[in-house]
Amino acid sequence: MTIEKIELFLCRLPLVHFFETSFGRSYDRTFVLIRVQGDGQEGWGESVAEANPYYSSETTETVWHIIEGFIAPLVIGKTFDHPREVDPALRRVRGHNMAKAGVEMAIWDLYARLQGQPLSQILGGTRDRIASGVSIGIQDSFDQLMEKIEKELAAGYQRIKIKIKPGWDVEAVERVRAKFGNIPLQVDANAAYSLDDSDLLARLDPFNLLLIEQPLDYDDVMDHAVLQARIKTPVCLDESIHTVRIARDAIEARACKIINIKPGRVGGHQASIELHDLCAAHDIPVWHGGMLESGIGRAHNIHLASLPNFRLPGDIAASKRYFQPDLIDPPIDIAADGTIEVPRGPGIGVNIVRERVDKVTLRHLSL
Ligand code: OSB
Ligand code: MG
Repeated sequence: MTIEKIELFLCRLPLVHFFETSFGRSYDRTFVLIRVQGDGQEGWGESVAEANPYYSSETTETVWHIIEGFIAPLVIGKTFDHPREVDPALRRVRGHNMAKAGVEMAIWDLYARLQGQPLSQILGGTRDRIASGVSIGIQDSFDQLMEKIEKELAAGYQRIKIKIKPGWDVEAVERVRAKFGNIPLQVDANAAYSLDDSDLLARLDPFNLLLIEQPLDYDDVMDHAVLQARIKTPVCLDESIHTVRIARDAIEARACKIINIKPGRVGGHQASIELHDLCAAHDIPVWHGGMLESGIGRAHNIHLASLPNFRLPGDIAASKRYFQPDLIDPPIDIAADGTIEVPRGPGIGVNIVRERVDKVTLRHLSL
């Protein structure tokens, strides 16, 4: 296929409920959508960079700048036999994985549509439904947290993840266990702690958590290895795993027992497949993270999460937890058993409502 055109859409959608992590509270989600065109077909991607550089160093504005100035010229007018060739073609650009992923994933969608096959099949997926969990942000009170958990369990979600930060950690977990018993539960610190907090984090050991996600700094692997030796809860890395190579080092160093895959963080579907395969070879389970994506990014995630080593429920939930309405129709929904069907149509297999995209677009660029 030959890539003829790339379009960028800077979009903003209000969140149904604010989302608070250890780095702050957001009320809306700003993101860049990418539309590619080639061989008479289109493909869509979503870059997961946020308006601010708090989760990662990338922002919607750096994504725009890097795609417009550096990625688009490496792609437009180029012919690819298979979308796996896109990632190596972008190698000259160091970092900026979220910018790369937005374009790369759009090209995977384009290719799958041209083949008339669901993206999951092209990626090597092996299941037709994925297990769904929820990520619940820090709330104003423990009562509010309990209410949210109760609601999500009633909706059927297979696992609960709560965000933690200093002052909202051991007591929160203790209260959840006291009220809900031994539900599948994990915590995400978004790098809010240091090795000096080892004793505090060890106090989570008795609560039988599935994992603790990214307790220490985003660029840190070695301290996680030290921490993992001190605590029983399995450490899962999110922010730290920018590349397949860092994952290899982290596994070697025993810095984690589980890895969270977000294609935006590692540069797209090809890097995600390589990371998935590396983990499978080392018997490290993976699960699919989320970045408060619209239905377009979420659809990509569902297809990727259909690969076999995604062994734990992902942060891939129904559209209505985030956006009402979503940019796709019908929205993504979960079944009573807490699973989501992998779309069966060509490409990402969801219906993008163009009028809604246009309505929430703050800026548009055609390249
Ligand atoms: O650390 O997993 C994270 C959202 C934005 C940035 C980082 C993270 C998250 C989530 C939400 O936890 C996951 C989701 O439901 O999309
Ligand atoms: Mg995380």
